[in-house]
Amino acid sequence: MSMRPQMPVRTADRDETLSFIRQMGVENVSLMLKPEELTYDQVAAQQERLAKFGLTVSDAACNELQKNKSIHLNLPDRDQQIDRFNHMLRVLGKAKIPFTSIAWQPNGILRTSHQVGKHTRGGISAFCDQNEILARPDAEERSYGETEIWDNFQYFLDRVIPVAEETGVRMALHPNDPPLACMAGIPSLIYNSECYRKAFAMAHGSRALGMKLCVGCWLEAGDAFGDLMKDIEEFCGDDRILCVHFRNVDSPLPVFEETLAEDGYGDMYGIMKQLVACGCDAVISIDHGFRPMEGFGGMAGSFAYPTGFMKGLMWAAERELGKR
Ligand SMILES: [Mn+2]
Repeated sequence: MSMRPQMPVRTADRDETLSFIRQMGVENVSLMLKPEELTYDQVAAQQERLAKFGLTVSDAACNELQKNKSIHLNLPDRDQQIDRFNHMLRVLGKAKIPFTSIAWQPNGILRTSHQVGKHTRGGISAFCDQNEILARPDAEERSYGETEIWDNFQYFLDRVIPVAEETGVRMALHPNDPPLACMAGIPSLIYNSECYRKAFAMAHGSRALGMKLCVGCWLEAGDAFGDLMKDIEEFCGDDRILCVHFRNVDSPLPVFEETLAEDGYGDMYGIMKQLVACGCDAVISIDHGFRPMEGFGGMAGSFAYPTGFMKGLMWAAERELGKR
């Protein structure tokens, strides 16, 4: 099976957006749910609506549970939040949605500016300056220790893996973005491929824990993240890659600008060929696009060109490797 191009959708997306996505030849969508939408009836209704447009929900997530400060930092309501997470797994399991997303970054993706860049031709892209991020004060009332963060992750795994196993819903863990070891007083969980190996070992052999292989994050950290080609082979062989984020940047840290695939320093065709050669069957998406222009096309509009370019590279790689 080949990789499946995917785009994100929200329940509020209009019919025209869904038709537009399908017309791009994309069949898989990642359903972004609000907390109040986490019921089986609402999820099933969304699946039914999307199916009318020829779209399949490949995965679904709720941002509030995907990046949950109480779980990550062991705040007083952590157990209630884990219960909510498990409830989500049960809802998605009943709807036969194969995976959800997690990212151990309580304060989300950190960037230092959004502006026109060297490679954006007037578009607004995201920029990151490591020195500016590392100079930020603690985001919380105190700083945290690395062991604490990993202990919190283990606590979470111990309580959700049995439910994930029972419901058949896997979890795709995204790296911390940018992949720096500690930001604003909070150590990162995943900032290189060794962290992934540690995380998988903590799942005690369960396949419930998988990864979002964010090419963008690997490229942001350069060699400090790991050997991307070898990591693709290893994690693909270990059946861990549930989703690939196909994104490029103009250079590794300390400063980078998010670019179109063809404009960055990463060899995106080489990376695509490696994914195809290793038999990766994950969903694949561009992950970030330029900021949508006011009143023009929305997120699907800004994702359309890079998604098409990605599909073109996939088509060519499959042809070249005799898989198409
Ligand atoms: Mn990503």
